[in-house]
Amino acid sequence: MSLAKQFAVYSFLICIINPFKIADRNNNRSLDREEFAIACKNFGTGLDATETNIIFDHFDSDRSGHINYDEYVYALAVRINFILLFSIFEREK
Ligand SMILES: [Ca+2]
Repeated sequence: MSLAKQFAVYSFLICIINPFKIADRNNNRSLDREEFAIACKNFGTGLDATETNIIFDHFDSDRSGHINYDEYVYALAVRINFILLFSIFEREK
């Protein structure tokens, strides 16, 4: 992988990690429903409470009541189609 591609992937991952750290207000490396709702509001998503809860339940794949970092990354990766992103990089070769 070229340096430019490594930088692009690194930048992409930082874009995922930073919002999680900001949302994790008590720094326990997971988001509860309240933290998630506050983050959605603060990030200006425009989601109402019902929509926020639906998305929280989607992210909380093990139904623990908390979104851990693995669940967060996995849900986002699926959402933006991580495979498509890398296929674009491969086409640039
Ligand atoms: Ca937390």
